[in-house]
Amino acid sequence: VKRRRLVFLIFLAGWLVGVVYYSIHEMGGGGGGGGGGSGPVDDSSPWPRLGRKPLRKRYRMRQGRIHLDLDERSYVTDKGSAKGLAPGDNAQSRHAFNRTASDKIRSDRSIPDTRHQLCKAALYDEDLPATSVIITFHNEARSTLLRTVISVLNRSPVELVKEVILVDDYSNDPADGQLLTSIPKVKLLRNQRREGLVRSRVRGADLAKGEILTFLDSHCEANIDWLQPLLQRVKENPSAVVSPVIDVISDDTFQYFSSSAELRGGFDWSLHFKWEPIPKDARGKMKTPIDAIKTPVISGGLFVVNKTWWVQLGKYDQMLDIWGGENFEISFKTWMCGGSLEITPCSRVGHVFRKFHPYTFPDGNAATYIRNSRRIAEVWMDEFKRYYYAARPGAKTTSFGSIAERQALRESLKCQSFRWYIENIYPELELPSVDELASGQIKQGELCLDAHKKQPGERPVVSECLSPRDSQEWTYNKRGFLITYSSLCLAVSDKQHVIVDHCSKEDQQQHWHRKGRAIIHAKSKKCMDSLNSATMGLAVLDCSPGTYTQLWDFTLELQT
Ligand code: LR7
Ligand code: MN
Repeated sequence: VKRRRLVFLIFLAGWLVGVVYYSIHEMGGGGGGGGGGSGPVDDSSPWPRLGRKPLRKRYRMRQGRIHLDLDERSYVTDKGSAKGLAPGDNAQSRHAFNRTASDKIRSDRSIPDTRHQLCKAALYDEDLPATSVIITFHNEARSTLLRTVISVLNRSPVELVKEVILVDDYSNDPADGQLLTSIPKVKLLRNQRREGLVRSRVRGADLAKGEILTFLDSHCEANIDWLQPLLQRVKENPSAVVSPVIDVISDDTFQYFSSSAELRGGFDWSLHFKWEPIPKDARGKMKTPIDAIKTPVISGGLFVVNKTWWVQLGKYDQMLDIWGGENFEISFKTWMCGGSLEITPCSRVGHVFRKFHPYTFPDGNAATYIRNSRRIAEVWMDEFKRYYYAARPGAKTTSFGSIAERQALRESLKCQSFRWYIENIYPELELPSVDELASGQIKQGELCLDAHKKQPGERPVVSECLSPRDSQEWTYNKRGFLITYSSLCLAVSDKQHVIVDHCSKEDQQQHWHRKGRAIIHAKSKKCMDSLNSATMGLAVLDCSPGTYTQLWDFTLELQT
């Protein structure tokens, strides 16, 4: 009996050791093979805590390597109709990168770990939320698309990637995406017509099961431990929209280069995105070189957002076509409606930066971008849209469809004004030195000066103020001209009526100055007056300071 008990005890002890060993490794991340540390990380780690409160239990997660049930070579080099390069076909023009070079590189190649040293010891919560990764593509080269997917699966802790949703935006060859569905976790949606990246991403996001959405372009390579820092931030702050540092994959050699982590996103008034140095002030406030970087805008392709917040923010404006503008929409509304935009320096993802668009724009490249960006300006930029129009005069006459639904969204979210955004989030953005002194509506009480016929000779009226309404938009410039939205100038007719006419520098009847709230016709020295506006429109009458019918206010004074 004694012996039996001893055997039983030895057995029990062995079992206990096994269970403890197993559970430590399970928590460490699971997934077969692959390197990376595992097991609980002890809190006496020699690394600084990096200004964060230590959390109860933290584990380093292990990367999960995937087994590819796909013959990579034949997928990439398939010589069928649309995939392999036909003789004489120019890889550079088809993809705007050197596809021959890309095709030679394996999907699981190793790339340099470009993170700051401190990132290698950074710790993340063990219970980070899982994400759905959404990748839309239109005629992407198979080798780059595959590398995007494989790098994501290989370099993420297995339990953190719920699924990879590919949205094929009507590529010529449906097999480009179809063949990838043999990879674990990969799901595919295919559009029945070309939608553009905005509606494609929305489709993908609608299907996503993960609590968190992660968007990537179709020619990326996720770097080591790219995902945890992003998820950590959105877990801590569910209204943050977070981007990685975007490393550069050469469009020629496909070499992987580190990008500076000292940059954030900015733009100019034509709504052209640009990278710019983090201002000194903001730098100074960072406690460590790997603190999250606040950014006024994100470049748009690579970001993580809590799905609930994404839905609350109205996803994307789905009337944005093909390419462009959606990054400003998500950026402006995130900040203005109570969230924040960040770049996490410890997350690195490579992207092939291209010099031109390799795909078609059914309505033309410039026209599409202008239409998209005009929608953003009209919905989000308030009186500052002036500057956008000054920088892109062509936009004034581009039709942009209804924005009522987006305006209602902004209304319902009780968002801040664009002025608030400029003053608090992007004070570095300089207001252009245009020769405009005032702009917007010209108001008299509740009424607005309106030239709705947009024709020379028309007599403007005062009518109910409506925004946005082109015919109520005016600018007053340093040369004394009062100009309509359709570029006609306010003038005075022989009969002293106020009219609009083709602008002419020589025409003395078109010069005005302002004194207090009066608008004075320079030649006659009389004041614009609405006294008889109901019957005969506006006229110039003798100035009588303080008379209500001679008081006019611009909604935006530009030189104060
Ligand atoms: O009709 C289309 N349908 C698509 O599905 C056109 C494009 N796409 C896909 C395309 O395959 C790619 O995966 O959409 C993605 C983006 O298109 P790109 O790679 O041609 O765009 P980009 O890298 O030149 O442009 C940047 O700005 C865009 C504005 O609409 C998007 O936000 C891109 O995602 C964005 N890319 C990045 O932010 C990566 C960093 C580049 C910078 C700066
Ligand atoms: Mn891209």
